[in-house]
Amino acid sequence: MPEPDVDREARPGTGPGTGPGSGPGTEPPGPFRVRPIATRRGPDPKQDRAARTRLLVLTAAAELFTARGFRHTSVQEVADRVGMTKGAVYFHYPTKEALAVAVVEHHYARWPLLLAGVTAEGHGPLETAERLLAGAALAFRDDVVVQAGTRLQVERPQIDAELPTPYVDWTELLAGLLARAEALGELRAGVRPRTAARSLVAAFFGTQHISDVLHERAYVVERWSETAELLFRAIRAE
Ligand code: LUB
Repeated sequence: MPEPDVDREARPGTGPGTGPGSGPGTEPPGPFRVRPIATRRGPDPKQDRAARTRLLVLTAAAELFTARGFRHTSVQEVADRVGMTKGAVYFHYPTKEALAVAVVEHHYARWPLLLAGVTAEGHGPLETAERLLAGAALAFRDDVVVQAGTRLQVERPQIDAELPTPYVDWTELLAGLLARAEALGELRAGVRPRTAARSLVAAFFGTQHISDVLHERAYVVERWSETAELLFRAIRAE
């Protein structure tokens, strides 16, 4: 029996039956709809240079936000790190808040790429969910933009800017996959897709946070695989 309760944050047009795992070749519409990241737009060297400079500044900001947090990072330090003037940084990002928003949006823009890669492997919905989170754990260990976006989302109260709502997109994505798994009989009886999705997101967030505090996420991949093994054994049908 499909699961009734819906997250209050749930977004229209996402959730069960619309995400990946709903049969080969269907474009995963779903979550992580962030503003498109400005990338190359045709052979315009000036545009390309600007896009490269923005990425350079954003990566430097991500390194400082990850190490020191939003409040203890200044735009001057970002400028010094990339060898630019503060004015040149402000040309691309008018405020430190705009830099933080851009970093968080780049954090979320990582996931559709991961999703497309794992979906292309053509696994079943439960296997897709497991591999997505394993891929995310690697990104949390190795990708400074993912790390910075996570810290900034925790520091939301200190950032006077509109940041994407955290956690809800991963919950939507996993709930869609687990609903497909339920329809295919891959879920243990009594496991509710949305409840299991919330539990996976909470467990992943907690695992990466503890690993960050204790070891700067050096062992987050190993820690997550332990937790995942336990959780997916509880979720998967015998
Ligand atoms: C994920 C973080 C850190 C959820 O979705 C998010 O917003 C997340 C940043 O806020 O963990 C776990 C998959």
